[in-house]
Amino acid sequence: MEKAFYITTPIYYVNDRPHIGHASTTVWADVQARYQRLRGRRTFFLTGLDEHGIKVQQAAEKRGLPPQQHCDEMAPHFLALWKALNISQDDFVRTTEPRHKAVVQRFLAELHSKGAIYRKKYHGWYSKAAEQFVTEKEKVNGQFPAHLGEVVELEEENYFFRMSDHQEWLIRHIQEHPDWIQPSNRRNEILGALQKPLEDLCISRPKARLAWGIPLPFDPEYVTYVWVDALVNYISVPGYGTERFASFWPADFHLIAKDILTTHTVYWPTMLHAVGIPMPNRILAHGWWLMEREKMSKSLGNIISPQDYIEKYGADALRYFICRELQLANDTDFTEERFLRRFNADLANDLGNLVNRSLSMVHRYRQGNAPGRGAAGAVEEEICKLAAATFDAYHPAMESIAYSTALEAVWKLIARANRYVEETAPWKLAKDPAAASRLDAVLRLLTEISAALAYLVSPFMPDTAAKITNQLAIRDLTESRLRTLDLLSDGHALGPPAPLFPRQSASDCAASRAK
Ligand code: ME8
Repeated sequence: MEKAFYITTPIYYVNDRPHIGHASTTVWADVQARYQRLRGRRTFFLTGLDEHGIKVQQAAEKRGLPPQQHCDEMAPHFLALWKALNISQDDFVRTTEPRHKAVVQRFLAELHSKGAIYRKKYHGWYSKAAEQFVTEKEKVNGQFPAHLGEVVELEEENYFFRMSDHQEWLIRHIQEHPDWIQPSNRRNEILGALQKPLEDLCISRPKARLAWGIPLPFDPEYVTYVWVDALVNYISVPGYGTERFASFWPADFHLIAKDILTTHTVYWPTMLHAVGIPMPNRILAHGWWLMEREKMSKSLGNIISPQDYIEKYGADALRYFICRELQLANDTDFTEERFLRRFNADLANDLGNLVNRSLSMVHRYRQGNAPGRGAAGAVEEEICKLAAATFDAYHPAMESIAYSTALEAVWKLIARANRYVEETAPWKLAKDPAAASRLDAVLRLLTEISAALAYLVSPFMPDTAAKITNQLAIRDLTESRLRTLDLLSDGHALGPPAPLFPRQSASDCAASRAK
């Protein structure tokens, strides 16, 4: 079987409801999955939930619920949001599922049998908030940084993974595969961190201290450290240890944000390497959404609710904004003002207006039938070339998840087409019987451009693409004919026109702060 194009998101903690940050990585992955399907590739898009560990246990305690019940009550919030956002995941993993637990235990047993795990007594500092052991080296001006929360002294025996054995190999792998960690500022950050000796990784928690986890297969008095448990989801779902695994792995993209870079580019690859599993192809870490220059996060309580935006502006508008504005290498401020600017300028004025007036004119002047090519000339030729160039710029940008680059190329074509409408003024041509053939040429080109746009925006805005194809009464978007603006046949009957994005006013604010 053809190996699937395999893309993942982080599996999110169920200590609270999803916010715009979670929605964003999931939308980015969804756009890629939809794009790959559009290209005809077998695609596997995985997302899910990270349900073990201290954070989830504490969230459950706070609600006075057993942890499993807490997880069972949180999962539907994520699934409902993915549905509202038109997320097309092929599978949804919860780490409390037996299919996942079995692979975590198998993976740990393999690490153990290869001698990659040992037991030792640890005495030192432990951050409850970060759920990790910390060292004196992390102190700044004699204090542990605030994000570590309360740091307590701890003495306990634990199991450790010999991560340090793989340091040389990891550095070499990063150097030999320049695109493995993207973007390059994150790659450099990891290479910089690897100049210091890598410590071994504590992979267990004594059950007496934390019961909510997967028992170690070789010592049931301990549960698995939540990060080891969570990372294994990427191989547990595609069936590590079974025949079908080879038709999924390696993952083509692990999509994450920069907060979980080290776990994905150091812990995960070294563990895979120790077991002898091939590396994922690319790990791409985007920047953060900020609110007033602070990271948006559940613990800071400054979160944007995606639901509010979906209800008010529609899922497609939010998907578009996330892909157009969230940056790969830097952080970005999320403001409703910025959102509305994009909505009104790009969606209502540019795309919506172009498609709506183009198709309305075909109805008004040609009874809703796509005219023949008529008297097409140099301008039409220039626009056809631009359309082909748009596809040529779009594909490589999409393949490398450079969404704002892909969208910029598409919007250049939209801007040119809108200018073309003004230049040719079809409403004037319609008044002149001698210009009938010229009007045919203009209306046909605009109809063809609308079809090309349906294709180009479809991974980003699936509902909008469907609205356009309905209005065009076309089903099949065959790329080779769209690229040359040559999809329709003369006389093709269109469906009824309808506006895509009604303009919005900046009146009431959809952004809601968490209570
Ligand atoms: O870290 N801007 O889960 P998590 C952009 N369970 N993206 C953001 C964001 C922001 N302000 N805040 C969160 C975990 N995200 C682990 C992952 S994976 C094996 C285990 C997104 O619920 C972004 O994708 O804290 C980030 O990496 C992720 O949510 C962290 O989600």
